[in-house]
Amino acid sequence: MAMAIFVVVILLVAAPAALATQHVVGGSSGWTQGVDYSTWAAGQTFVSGDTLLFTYGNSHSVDVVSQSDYTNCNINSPQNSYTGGSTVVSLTSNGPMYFICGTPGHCQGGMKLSVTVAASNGSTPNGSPPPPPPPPRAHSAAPAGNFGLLVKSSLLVVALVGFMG
Ligand SMILES: [Cu+2]
Repeated sequence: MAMAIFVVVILLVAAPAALATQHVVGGSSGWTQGVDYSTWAAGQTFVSGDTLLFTYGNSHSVDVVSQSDYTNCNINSPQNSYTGGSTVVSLTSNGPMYFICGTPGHCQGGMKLSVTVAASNGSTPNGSPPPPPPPPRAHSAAPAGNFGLLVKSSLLVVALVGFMG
């Protein structure tokens, strides 16, 4: 009689992946007049690596501006200006970014958006607890001993093959 015992341990550590989010500016309203973008932005968490999608009619544009131009609705010195009805802007830098519509009067009418971009690591949106700090590294420590290393998937198979008779 042969008896084999197979113990299969599948260890799956689901890392909380920092997935980039595409934020549709203004939600279903898009980038247009009559939307309160302060309220919209307040409901979003912007992380470095995320993108903004502006969808708008041909009477509008997306101008990337300085803080003072945002505040003053100055449309004459944008850092970037996009047209065409569909614009994706990558949020690559930490800190605030400012957008206005370049059509005269539209910024004053509310087509202005400021977002504050958080770093993609170290930030904990939605109340998740911060990751534990890595333990002090001994000079001979193996990398696998580092809590900071996230093991996405590992398969451990232990086979115990026993007895005859
Ligand atoms: Cu406009």
